[in-house]
Parts: sequence; structure tokens; C-alpha cells
Amino acid sequence: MSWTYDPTNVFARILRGEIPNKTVMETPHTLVFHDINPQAPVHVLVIPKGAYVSLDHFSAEAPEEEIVDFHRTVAKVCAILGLSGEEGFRAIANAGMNGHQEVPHFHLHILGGRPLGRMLE
Ligand code: D5M
Repeated sequence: MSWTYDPTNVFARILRGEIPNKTVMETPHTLVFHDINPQAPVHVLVIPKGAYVSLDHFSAEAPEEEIVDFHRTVAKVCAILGLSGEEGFRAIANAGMNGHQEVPHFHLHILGGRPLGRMLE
């Protein structure tokens, strides 16, 4: 499988500092910022700094250090944003056309702060 990364996508531009963002947390390999169009009281995006198109691209090709950093950052940001308790949260990674992915740089949506409803029947 090969993935073609478009370096003009909006998250690549955020990572290059060309577009502002509301950063929640940053590590050497990962950035977390508020979604510009929040769908819940808490809606952040977790992105790797590396050039990965989608979850499967990241999972297949990122070095283990980047994958571990990404997931540890998810845990830390959930704690920081008060999502780690019983109320919980939802994490979504859209991919490709069927997943209706709009920005072709892998990102994990983390939503919380309200009941999010049943997603799968
Ligand atoms: O979702 C892409 C998400 O990215 C969508 O929820 C809006 C968000 N977005 C787009 N541009 C920006 C900027 N500039 N800052 C913050 N958030 C942004 P997808 O999963 O690709 O459909």
C-alpha cells in the first residue's frame, strides 16, 4: 500500500506555522488543537507532526516512537480536558471518501462534554 501526502493541506500549513491554531498541547511528535467547527463542548484534534494521510498510513509507517507519543498525548489531553472520568468521550478518525475525510492529514477527533448519542446500530 502506498499513500500520497499533499503538503498543501490545511494541517500541514498549521504545522508549518502558516495558519494560526488554538493549541491545547504539543510534544516533539504530536500537536493537539481546538477544532475550528466544534461539534461538542470539547472538540479537539490530535495530529502527528509527520506526513501521514490517514490512520492506516500512520499505523503502518510511523516509527514506534511517534505512535507511542501520539497515544500518550491522547491520554494526557483527555486528562487535561476532564474527559477521563465516567462521562467519557468519543474518538473518531475519518479516512478517505467513504469516511468523509476532509483534511488529508491524519487526525483524531476527540469530542466530549455532552452525551454524544448512539453511533452504530
Ligand atoms: O475533519 C476535518 C476537521 O478539521 C473539521 O472538523 C474541521 C477542522 N478544521 C479544518 N480547518 C481547520 C483549522 N484551520 N483549524 C482547526 N480545525 C480545522 P475530517 O475528519 O477531515 O472530516
